[in-house]
Amino acid sequence: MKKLFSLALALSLGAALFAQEKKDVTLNIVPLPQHVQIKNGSFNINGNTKIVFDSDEDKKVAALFQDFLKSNYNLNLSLVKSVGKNSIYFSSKNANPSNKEAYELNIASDQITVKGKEAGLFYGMQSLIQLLPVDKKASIEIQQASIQDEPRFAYRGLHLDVGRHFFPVAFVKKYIDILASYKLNTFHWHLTDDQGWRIEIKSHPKLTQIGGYRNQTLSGNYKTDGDYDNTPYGGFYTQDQIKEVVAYAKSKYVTVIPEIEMPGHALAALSAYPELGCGDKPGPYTAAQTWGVFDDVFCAGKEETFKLLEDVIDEVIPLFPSEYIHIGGDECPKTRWKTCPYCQKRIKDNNLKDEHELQSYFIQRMEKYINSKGKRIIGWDEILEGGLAPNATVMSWRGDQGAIDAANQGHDVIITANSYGLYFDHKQGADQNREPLSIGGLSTLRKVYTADPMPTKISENNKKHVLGVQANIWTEYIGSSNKVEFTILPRVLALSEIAWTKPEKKDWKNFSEQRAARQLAKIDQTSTFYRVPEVYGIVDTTVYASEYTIRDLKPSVEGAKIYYTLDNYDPSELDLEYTGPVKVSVPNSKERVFKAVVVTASGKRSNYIRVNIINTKK
Ligand code: TNX
Repeated sequence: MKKLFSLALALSLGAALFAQEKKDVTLNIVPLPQHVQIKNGSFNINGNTKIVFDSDEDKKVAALFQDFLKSNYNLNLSLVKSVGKNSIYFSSKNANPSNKEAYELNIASDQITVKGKEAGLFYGMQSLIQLLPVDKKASIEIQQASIQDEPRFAYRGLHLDVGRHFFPVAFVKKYIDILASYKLNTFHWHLTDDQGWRIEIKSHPKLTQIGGYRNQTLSGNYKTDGDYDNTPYGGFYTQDQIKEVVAYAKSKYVTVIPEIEMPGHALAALSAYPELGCGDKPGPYTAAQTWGVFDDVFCAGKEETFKLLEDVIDEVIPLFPSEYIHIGGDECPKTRWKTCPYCQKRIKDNNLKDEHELQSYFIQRMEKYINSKGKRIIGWDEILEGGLAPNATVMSWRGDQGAIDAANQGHDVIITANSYGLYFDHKQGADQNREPLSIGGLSTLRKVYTADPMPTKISENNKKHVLGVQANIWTEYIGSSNKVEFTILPRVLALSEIAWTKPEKKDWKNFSEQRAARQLAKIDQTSTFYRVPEVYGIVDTTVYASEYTIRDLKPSVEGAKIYYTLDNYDPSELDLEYTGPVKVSVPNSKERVFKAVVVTASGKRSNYIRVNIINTKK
């Protein structure tokens, strides 16, 4: 009897556990919140639900939610000030006073409350948006739950290079929307490079009139193709457009950090003002038409160089409320400086050891100027060479060493290196034949997700100097906004999670197969492009067997279908649908290739994954 009783108990416990497991334990929010308690029941949003707010600031966020429901679910809810039943209440009252990005989201049977200050309230709303159903025609049932959330890192950034290719204001705003929807808070706008100067500077109009354009552009791959398109290319943002973007970003709680490159990556500027190159007869220069690193850089000996750059900074500062101005500092060859009488005189007059110290002089002098205007600088990790500017923040891109050195010297650091998969211009899959043209390298969704951007060699008490993490989108090989979207999605989802969520909470399977898959199903319904991740459950591999069963495949996008071939042709929706285990039988001394793809509701296809099955029996 006792035995029977304990068996029954075990069974019911098992059932309870099973039921719990079946529940949507993570609520499909990306990035994963720090604390989630799931409750029984749900809240139903219907035509009578009211959206409630307290302060005017709260109203802005409440109105964004109202707009979202209207444009996505065709539901027009009213915005009111008095709390009651059947309401969604946005409030900064009693919000976490210590962290403006923290929020609480409580979903009860008769009310949803979103509590947070400014960005925090906005992030609570973003989480709520993510909980809305994929099916836009279904009734809106939201699982009861309570969430307390705040970010791991204060700096969560995404960069965009508009120098190599130019992207219009409307797209830049869309880009900011994508960032903000995953709780990223910084847009690093790389505004100048060898191939184009993209920000209007009224005191030096030639920077954009001449430097904003190049005569032609390399087509194809820099290393293997090397032909040119014979077509002028260019564009720039007026200061009014810059203001418009900065104001838009502010409304989404995103800070815009402008980057003005110096002393290298300056060919476009030199094409406009050749007198700022090295030597007595500098130039002529043209904005670069191909990619890479160029020897012609700003002359560090001539006072006119600093005069122009200070004038530029004077116009840049009022446009950007950001605490930081990024001044580049990367990839500056010293070739010209070595033979330039002005640079050599500067070295001598200032008792500098060599051209590396001259680079340091350059950056430190600009830092001093920028500090005097109440702003701080960020530079790429080359600014460590020859002595770091005293108040500079380092953006570490060449592995960990820069980050370790800077943090251990007490400087703030932002991690962007591709050792963490943060070069989003790199390929998303290992096989170049299945990927669009890119710069090369590898940064898969999984690589981004599994990295922890906290270099272990930074001493414990200096870890606080790691402000956060950023992915860079260099656009040498990205000439269209569709391709930018493909480049950042879905990797931005992984970036957001490493930037926001505590590393011990990360779970690749839950992220990839459930939460990201849900968010991608939503993106699939929009006009935004994204890369469909490959099918989950198999990887490219070879097995030796006469019979092999492919099982447990999962689509990478919720609701998408999996199709396969067994004849080594590339599979598509015209082939067999995978609905359960597929037994592959291989005759003696033969090989069969199983290839599977994911095809989404909108018709987007993933790359295939293949399993070669070889029967070696004679
Ligand atoms: C290095 S990252 C660069 C860029 C290139 C990029 C290509 C950095 C500071 N400089 O100029 O676009 O590699 O991946």
